[in-house]
Amino acid sequence: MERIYIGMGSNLADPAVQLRSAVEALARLPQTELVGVSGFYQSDSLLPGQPRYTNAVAALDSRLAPLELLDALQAIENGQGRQRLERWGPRTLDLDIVLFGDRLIDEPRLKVPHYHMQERAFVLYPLAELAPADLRLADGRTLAELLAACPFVGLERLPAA
Ligand code: ROI
Repeated sequence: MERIYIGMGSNLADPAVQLRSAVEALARLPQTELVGVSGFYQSDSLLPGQPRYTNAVAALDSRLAPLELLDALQAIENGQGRQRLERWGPRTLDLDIVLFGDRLIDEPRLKVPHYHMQERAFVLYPLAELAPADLRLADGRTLAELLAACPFVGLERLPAA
């Protein structure tokens, strides 16, 4: 069993509904237990001209291998109507493996820890609701250190629905 953190994001077709439905799909994954879900956070897109995003993080315990989990996540994205029209385009659902135990994964389809998570408030703050502050990334930095370097700016935590 490994503890896995999944970053979730949506900026189309009622994002909060998309995230709740993704959580239900994660809870149904084989050989996997849904351990927790953070609150939902809204923020502007990092790319101009897109609708605002809603983001959250889910914690899983799973026996799936990383690429098996990636396939399952992509099936959930596609099942919720994700269309891959442009690389950084708006999306109904984005599911990213942020951390997979303490593994470093560098494969063409999958890089873990997720690139850029260190500087993205919409990943770090929801992650901090679920993970211990002394959680250490492969580069030796703790979650607490990353949070200290990443101000809570432009994030809005939504009231629980
Ligand atoms: N911006 C926010 N706020 N949240 C995201 O999940 C997100 N994802 C992306 C880009 C377009 C980079 N911007 C984002 O892929």
